[in-house]
Amino acid sequence: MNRRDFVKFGLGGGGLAAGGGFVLRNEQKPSATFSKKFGHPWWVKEIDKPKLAVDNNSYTRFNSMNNVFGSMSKYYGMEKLKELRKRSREKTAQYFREERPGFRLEDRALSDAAWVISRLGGLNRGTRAWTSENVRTPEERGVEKYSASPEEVARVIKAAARYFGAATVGVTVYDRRHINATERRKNIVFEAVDEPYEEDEKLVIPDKCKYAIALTVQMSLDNIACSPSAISGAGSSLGYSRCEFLVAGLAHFIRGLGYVAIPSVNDLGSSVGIAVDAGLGELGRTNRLITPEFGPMVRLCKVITDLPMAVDKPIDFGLMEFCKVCKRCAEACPPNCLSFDDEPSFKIKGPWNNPGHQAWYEDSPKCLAYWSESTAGCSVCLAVCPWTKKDKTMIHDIVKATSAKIPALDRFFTSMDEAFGYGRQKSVEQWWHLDLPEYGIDTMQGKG
Ligand code: B12
Repeated sequence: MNRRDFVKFGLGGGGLAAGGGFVLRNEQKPSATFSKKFGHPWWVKEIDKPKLAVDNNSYTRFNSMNNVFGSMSKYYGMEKLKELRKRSREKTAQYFREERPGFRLEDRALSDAAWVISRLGGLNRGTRAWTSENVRTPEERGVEKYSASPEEVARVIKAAARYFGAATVGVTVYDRRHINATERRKNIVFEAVDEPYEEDEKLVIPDKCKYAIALTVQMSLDNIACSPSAISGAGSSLGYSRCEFLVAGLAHFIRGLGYVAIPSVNDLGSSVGIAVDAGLGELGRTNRLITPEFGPMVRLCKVITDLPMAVDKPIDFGLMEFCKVCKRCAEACPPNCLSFDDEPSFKIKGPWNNPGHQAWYEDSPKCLAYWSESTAGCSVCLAVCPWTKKDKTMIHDIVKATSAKIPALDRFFTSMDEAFGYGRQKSVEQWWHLDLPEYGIDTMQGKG
């Protein structure tokens, strides 16, 4: 059965959908994936609490030194790590000699270059500085600081976020437990102060900065689908550079309105936990965010602020039920580091995970070790996810909508997705011949 037949047989006539007691009537068919301004597609439900639970007795702030970047030598063993890195350097040289597609000079140079803007920032540094001197404040302009209804403020912030490159944006009063306890060996503390500041021992977030603006930027599927290679590495790196630009611009804008803004990419705390609470997606088997619009093909960042805004609710689009039966990411993961458990649980895999929140926890040191093995990182778990789609035909929206409403069909959709060859590694040779849109992404995808 080819794709066209599948559509005709299964969904084109509303057959499957109707069979499940759910009819896709013409007037219900969305003309755009984003059904309301800054909102989600019509088949996404808002809920009061995220689907995956938090155990209030054990969930606390994470020590960032425990993630694999901070403790890889401890988790993996110093000697083994040295050996791994040596082998990685040798392989890199060998791939240059072989002129292996995806690992040649042009591929590596592209990947490095895509990082360049990201390198302008770091925790409270450069583009991510917590305060800036060159902002024209309302005071300097001789006007009051910006004020509007919470809904109006949220709309203005979301418009600005999109303008600076966000694919989706949500607002939450963040759970302080999502903020790391330490960063760069300094304690992160909350104090009743007007401005954020940093001293030798601590990084201080003002108590009044209660809001987090959770942001996604799209990554190029044409790049990520070439994983593992330097071409897919460039997909991640460019995502980081675009996050940098986005949080720097949005933070500057908020300061221009007269408020505090703390721009953050990977630093400061869990972008995923914050994004789930702000309703940008659900946590998937990848132990990462999956969005209804772009699947897992997004990088995350956030801005913390005292600007009061209307907040968003967490969402349910049937992802958890889908991930329970799918397991494609776990099957495809080259170092086998993802969970095959049917159900998400509180059982962590090691000290690199933060206990107390329900998840499909992964074996992170295996993942990071494979980045050296491949010599160019890895994004295979994102590329193979059935929610990762570039196809603009209506079929994918209909399948997603049906999956959101009828979990019984999830297994069927997963096997169809595989049968049609989605998620297979794309040819790195082809990438340099593509007629790519800006940033390699289709910025109008999902917007009708
Ligand atoms: C360190 C890190 C890693 C480590 C692993 C994490 C670790 N335990 O050491 C390594 C280097 C291996 C890694 C790998 C990858 N990562 Co990573 N990683 C991070 C980073 C910088 C910190 C995460 C962390 O501190 N984890 C330690 C503890 C908290 O982990 P945990 O308890 O298992 O919790 C995880 C989730 O459950 C969730 N989470 C944490 N707390 C809570 C609380 C609640 C209530 C909920 C619902 C979820 C949640 O976030 C954690 C993600 O690791 C984040 C950026 C950020 N600040 O969030 C990016 C980040 C999570 N990674 C990301 C990505 C994409 C990847 C990769 C695909 C690599 C790539 N090509 O980009 C792989 C995927 C591996 C996999 N599927 O397992 C993206 C995820 C985007 C998304 N769609 O969600 C992030 C957000 C970076 C970004 N700017 O976009 N990563």
